[in-house]
Amino acid sequence: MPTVHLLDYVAGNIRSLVNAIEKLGYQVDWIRSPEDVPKAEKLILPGVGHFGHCLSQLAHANYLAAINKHIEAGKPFMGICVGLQALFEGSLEDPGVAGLGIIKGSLGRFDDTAKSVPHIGWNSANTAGHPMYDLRPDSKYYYVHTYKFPYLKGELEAQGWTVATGTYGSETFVGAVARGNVYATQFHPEKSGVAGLRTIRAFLTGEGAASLTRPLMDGASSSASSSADTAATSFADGLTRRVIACLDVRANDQGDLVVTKGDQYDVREKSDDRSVRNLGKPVELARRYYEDGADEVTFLNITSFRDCPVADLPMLEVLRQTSRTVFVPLTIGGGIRDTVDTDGSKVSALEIATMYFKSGADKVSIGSDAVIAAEEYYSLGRKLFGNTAIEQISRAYGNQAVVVSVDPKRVYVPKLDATRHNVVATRFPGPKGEPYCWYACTIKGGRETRDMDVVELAQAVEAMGAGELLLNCIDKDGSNSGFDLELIAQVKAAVKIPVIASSGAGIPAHFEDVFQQTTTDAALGAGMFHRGEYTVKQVKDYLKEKGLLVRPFEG
Ligand code: 1PR
Repeated sequence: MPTVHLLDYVAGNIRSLVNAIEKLGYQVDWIRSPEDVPKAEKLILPGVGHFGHCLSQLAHANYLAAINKHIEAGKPFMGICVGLQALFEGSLEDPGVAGLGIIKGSLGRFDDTAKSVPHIGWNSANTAGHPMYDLRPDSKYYYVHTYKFPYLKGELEAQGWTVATGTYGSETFVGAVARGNVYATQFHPEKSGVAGLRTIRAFLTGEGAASLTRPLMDGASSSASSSADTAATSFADGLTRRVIACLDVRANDQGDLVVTKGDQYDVREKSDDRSVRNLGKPVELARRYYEDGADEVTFLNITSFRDCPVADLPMLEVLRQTSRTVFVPLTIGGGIRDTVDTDGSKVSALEIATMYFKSGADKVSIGSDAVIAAEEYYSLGRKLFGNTAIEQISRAYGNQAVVVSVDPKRVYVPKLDATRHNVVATRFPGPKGEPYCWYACTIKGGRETRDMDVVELAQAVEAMGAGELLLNCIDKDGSNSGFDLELIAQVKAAVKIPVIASSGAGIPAHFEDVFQQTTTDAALGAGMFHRGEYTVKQVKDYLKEKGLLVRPFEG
């Protein structure tokens, strides 16, 4: 089997990249010291998290000179995400840290005045017709980043680079660059489904590098062939509406791991035996949703597995197996908190998250522990000490790797000033006709309600470094009556980080409603997919029909 070398210096989900490479028929060998770099023919530099963290790790371990030598020798090199950013001279993220300086220029931050940051989701890599590592104009690629190199027509082309761009809001940024033996993507090809596997293949076979010298692809504008005009011609916002499939997983009474689904978090059948609803097997369902075009898959482990050593948690194996066949982002939630293992030893939330990342997760989702941390944050006068699970995990793996899952439920009030909490005037009054409500946060799967509203929680966890919110709603869960648009609008107005709307989806039109009537960044469905009422593809086809931008289906 042909071999590709991966540089093993970085935290994060490297397993998916290995899985993608192996799926393409190549074998991965690891570079674990700078002395090993010369033995690599093809070298991949993956990267997640902070620019400064990655670059200083590379510098301390003396990798930078070895990487430069590899590139100067004309051997194939691919950088991914921070691996692309590393090619530049520096980044606003960590101004004191130098990059490789192979590309002139420094990265800036996305403007968050009118859009969510980080930029998370599926966007274009538009080459304006220039052949480039099999990137295709209609395909979408999975990005997750806060810093970017702004695209200025002709700037990188003048340095000899071929450029692919994405546009987020009104900002057009560099999505990929290629020159000679070097290829780098801001997006994660290993998480970009069929389109991502295609571009990795083009790197591995050498076809991609060869393609750079070919003439413009059919249909590309001829003006794009002039040297100062070699990049994107379309600068319209290319970020698609993300549709996520969610699997609540737990052990049933027979001890089998099943996908289940509750109504207002009650996952037991209404029949006399009250058995746990069994809607299928986690790995199989995840694969089906991926093949149906789900943009992400989320697993929520809703059993505590108290008698199981942490290292044997069944969800670790579910992730290992899923990440072999599912090449879109995987999130895992449930039980991400400091824990005492069965042998009495302490295991930190960060250690548990690390196990999940090593098993193929891209993000971890924190529920109950986030509420407790937020309560402490306010009781200590909004001060942070770096010791919460959110802070520790986002410091090690980047904000984008930390989702906070919120389980709120409505509390109705008769007047605006009847509570200290953030209220909304609701179109759906309470049982006594109350015209206002606030959303109380709960913990332990909705079993315990806390004196904290959803706005307070969202703002506290954003300050701690959470990268995204998974916004459930207990009142709506399993109801098939549509998302709670009032809740989503309230939270969206309170934070800059992306929000995933969840709970209540029953028909494709509910997805249209939430995307048209709120500024949500993504929407998640569970029961409607598990019960086979609609497929993810049907939802996305419907959204497309309604004029909303979705990632095209690529079988
Ligand atoms: O507190 O960090 O251990 O995390 C526990 C996680 O498990 C939280 O994310 C919490 O939301 C979840 N959870 C706990 N108990 C339940 C339960 O159902 N009994 N599931 C549960 C929550 C909600 C959804 C669901 C949507 C969409 N599930 O994510 O998938 O409501 O459903 P629908 O489209 O069918 O309406 P911690």
